[in-house]
Parts: sequence; C-alpha cells; structure tokens
Amino acid sequence: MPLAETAEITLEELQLAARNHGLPLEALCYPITPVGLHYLLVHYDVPVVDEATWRLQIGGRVERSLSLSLDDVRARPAVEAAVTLECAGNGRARLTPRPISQPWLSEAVATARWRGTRLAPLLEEVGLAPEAVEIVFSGLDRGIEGGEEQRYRRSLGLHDALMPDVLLAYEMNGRPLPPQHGFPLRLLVPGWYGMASVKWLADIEVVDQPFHGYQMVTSYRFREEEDEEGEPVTRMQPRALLAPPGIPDFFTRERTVPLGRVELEGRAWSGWAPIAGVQVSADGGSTWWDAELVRDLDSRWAWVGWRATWQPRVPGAYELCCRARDEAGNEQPLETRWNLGGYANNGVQRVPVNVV
Ligand SMILES: Nc1nc2c(c(=O)[nH]1)N[C@H]1C(S)=C(S)[C@@H](COP(=O)(O)O)O[C@H]1N2
Ligand SMILES: [Mo]
Repeated sequence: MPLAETAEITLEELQLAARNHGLPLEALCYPITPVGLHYLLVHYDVPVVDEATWRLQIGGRVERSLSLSLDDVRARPAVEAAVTLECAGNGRARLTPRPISQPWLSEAVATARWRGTRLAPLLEEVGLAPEAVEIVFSGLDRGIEGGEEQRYRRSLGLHDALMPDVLLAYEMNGRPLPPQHGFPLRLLVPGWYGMASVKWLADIEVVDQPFHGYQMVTSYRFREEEDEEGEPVTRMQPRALLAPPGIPDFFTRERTVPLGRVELEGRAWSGWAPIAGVQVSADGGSTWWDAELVRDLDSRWAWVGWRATWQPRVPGAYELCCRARDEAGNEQPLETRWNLGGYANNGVQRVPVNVV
C-alpha cells in the first residue's frame, strides 16, 4: 500500500470515500443501525446478481459437493443475531504517514440484525476430508488490486470456520440483503474485522493447503516494512465512540453546546471479549470518569451502549474523548499504533466541543 506524507487527501482517496460511506456518528444512538446508515466497503464493483440462476457451490476436499439455490439455503435452520462489523482500516486517515486506501476517520462501523443459517452444520453435511486445512470463500465481485486480477476471496482455518456463530446470512434487519451488502448471501464472522465477512458469496472450497490469495497474504497483515510477512488481521480491537453532542458547524463539524448538563452517549465493542468498561474525558485525555454501560442488545457480538453526564463549569473549548476496555484486558491506547496498511488503529476518538 503506498503512503502519503502530506495531510492532503488525493482525488483517488476522495473517489473511494464517496463510494464507501461511513456511519454518521449521530446514528450511534440506534442499537441496530438502519440499513442505509450502515457503513459500506466495496473493494471493486457491486455485482448484479440474478437470484434465479445464483448457486452456492460447496466443494473441494469434501466427501460430497453441494450446489444450493437461495431457497435451499433459506430452508435450512435459521438463526438471527445482532452483529457489529467494523472495517479493519477504520481510523487509517489520521495516521502519519497515511496509508493510501479508503480514508476512514472513525466511522467505519455499524450493527445489523442478520438472519441466516450456520456454516458449521453445512460443513459437517458435506464431510470435510482428512487432509482439509482451510476453507476458501469467494465472492462474485472481481477487480484488480496490487496489479493482480482477482475475485474477492478470503479463507478461514478449520477451527475458525467451525465456530458456531459463523453464519451464511441472507437477511439484514428483516429484509433480503441489499445489493451493496452482499445480495443474495454473505459470510458473517462475528467478532472479526469486516474483511472476513465475504459478500456476494458463491463458492466455498475446502482446501488442503493454506490459501495464499491477495486478501490473505498481501492485504490485511500487520507490517511495518513491505518485505515482512506480518501477522494476519483477525478480531476487532476494543473501541468506544461518542455520538457528538450539540450541533455541528456545517464545514468543520465542530460542536457547539450550551453551558449546562450534557448527556453523552455512544457505543463500544471488542471482538476479543465482552466490554468491561468505558471512560470519558473532557480535557483531551488527562482525566477520566466512568460511563454507565447499557446492554440493550442480547448478543455477545453486538456493541454495547454507554452514557455519561458531562457538566462543564465554564464556557470555552473542550476536547471530549472516550475509551473502552474489554474483559480480556485489552484497552484503547491514547496514541495510535502505526502499521503499513493502517489496520486495527483504535486510538481514542477526539471530539472538539465549544461550550457557549
Ligand atoms: N465479496 C466481497 N466481500 C467483502 C468486501 C468486498 O469488497 N467484496 N469487503 C469486505 C470489507 S473490507 C468489509 S469492511 C466488509 C464491509 O461490509 P459492509 O459493506 O456490508 O459493511 O465486507 C467485506 N466483504
Ligand atoms: Mo474493510
């Protein structure tokens, strides 16, 4: 991934940002994000898929291959779960030097109620051969990335693919998947950054060698130098976001609130362990107080709500921050950790607010 030393965003980055939109932060108030406000990330083009001819092919190192229509998939036992997805590149645009890719600030996250069928029983049904080591998931979308023509493809090791909450989802918030979120079927890997949840899923192939596709070995690795192999990006780091209070300036989006009590609210999540606590600061991270957690979704894989009261004593310029920690002891850092791809950057959000 190329890097930019300047703060200026290029036209290519703007082109990506206009296609791939984030969650407007005021929508953090909804436990389940309305579909049109859910963040969106599409590497290539949104494919046009005809439901009548679409098939899910499951093959490779299996005892019996399967070809399923959408009705076949829908006829299987269904489960529904609220799942928070976050793009691994969330926060990338604030890094210096800046990795040149989709220039997210902090809004590449959302939660939907997904309905689908579990992957594990389907894999048991086709019968994994003894030499199976990974499962490769292929989308119908094609493009060129890093000079390499490809379909969007990601793999999971057997252990991860057989996690009981991994879904093949065909509904989002009670309706068929919209085109941009993977119609007619997508993989959903709860707790992991979004890249694992392959949209427009058409092929599941069981393989006997680790899969070395572009999205596995070139992208989505933690690297500081190009020639490093790097560790793969997997689960979401803890992060808290604040729905910015008051009213925004149209251009800078700086906030203005009247002097008095301010009720703050936001959301927090971690793919490693449940959220243990959220703290808030009004002085840019020097002093903190505890927020109250609001567990308003009954899903381990969905964000929790939080709220806190802020009582500024004098008018002036403040900087609100929030940070989350999870039950595994992971905590958001004050400063961001740099890597070449700008992945899993969970430095705390900073919201400038003028109290008048
Ligand atoms: N086939 C396919 N699947 C994909 C992608 C893609 O470009 N093609 N983008 C991935 C990335 S990087 C993310 S963050 C999530 C975004 O899901 P959403 O657009 O439904 O929010 O989808 C993932 N699945
Ligand atoms: Mo992503």
